[in-house]
Amino acid sequence: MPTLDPAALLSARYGPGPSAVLSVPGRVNLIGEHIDYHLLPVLPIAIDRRIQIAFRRREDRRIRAASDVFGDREFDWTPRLQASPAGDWENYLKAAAMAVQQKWELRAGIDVAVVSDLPPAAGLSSSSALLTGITLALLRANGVDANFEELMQVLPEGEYFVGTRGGGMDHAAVLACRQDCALLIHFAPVSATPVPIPPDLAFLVAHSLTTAEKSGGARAEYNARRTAGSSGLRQLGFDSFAEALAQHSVGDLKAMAASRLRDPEQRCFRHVITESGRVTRAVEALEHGDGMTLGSILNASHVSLRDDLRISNADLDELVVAATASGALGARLTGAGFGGCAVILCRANELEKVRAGVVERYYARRSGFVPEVHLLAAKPCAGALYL
Ligand code: NG1
Repeated sequence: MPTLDPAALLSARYGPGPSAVLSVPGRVNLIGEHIDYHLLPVLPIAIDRRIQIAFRRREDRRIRAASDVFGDREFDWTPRLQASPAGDWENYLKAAAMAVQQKWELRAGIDVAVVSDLPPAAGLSSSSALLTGITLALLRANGVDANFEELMQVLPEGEYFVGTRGGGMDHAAVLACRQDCALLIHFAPVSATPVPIPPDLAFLVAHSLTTAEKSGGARAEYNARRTAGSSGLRQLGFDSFAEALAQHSVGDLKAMAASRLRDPEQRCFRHVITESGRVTRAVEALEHGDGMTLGSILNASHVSLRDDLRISNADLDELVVAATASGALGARLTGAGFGGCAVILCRANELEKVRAGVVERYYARRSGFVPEVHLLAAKPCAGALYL
């Protein structure tokens, strides 16, 4: 999909002059869904769709931002910024400004132009890519070369400004993924380990054509899953999921939950502990080049997200069925859920067959399908720090 040149947009809006450009990819989570905010490891890939940002330092504290799609915004970078109306992209600019302020004392604002070929509200992390990109632009314009650990201290919390109580997976992935690898991310303490993807495996990201607008309606549902998991954990007397899993087998924890928790705590707790085990087994499957096992782990994750966490919908379920019926090794909803995308695993030499099957079984019955937006080959690519 052709996109504008961000430097050209910057000059067109704010006049000619030197600029720097940075690029932040989207991400697809392979496995480890709704567990990052419980500080359990997850395994995403960065994908070859990105937000590109051209920026230039200003001598005052104004932040001016132009977007080819969302319109232009500007405000003064004051210590306490008021949120804009929910859903306005200015909140991501303000979230970045607030995030930076938590750790660094910077003086200079920026002019910035943003272009993107990353579909929004699709579970591909366009919002975190935007937050991360603006944060990097503010830092770099002020001469700060922050490392991964420093950025991870401020970015996930920065996102709270936009109203989501999310975890750090998206920021870690869009920063630190490596070419042709998934990224095993730990949160306590934060670390990122590349896990090579065997060359005979490939991924598709398929949009269900139902939208997960996380800064809008699905937010309360998302936050409720987090609260139910944490509350189940507390009722069983643990301080963290890592502690629970270190002391007991998944089977024992399931039995404890069955006898001592009610729903939704019981279901959400069960999803978290079983999903954590699936992340470990998925890493082993990748290390052994075992696509069949990885596929069955993805399928099991979808069942857990559908039945225990209850964040799927009828379209995502049908999409997953269409993928497996088309020869995929496995498939699951990916991201926050309540719409958005599924990630589909297949043999690299069967990618086109699976793609055609999904079009026939799923998209042919629906309107609004745009192949280059809704059905992407997700080639694992490098994050913003390694591009
Ligand atoms: P997406 O799919 O980008 O909305 C959200 C959270 C992640 C994680 C997933 C579910 C944010 C920024 N992202 O991702 O941290 O919790 O849901 O696994 O809150």
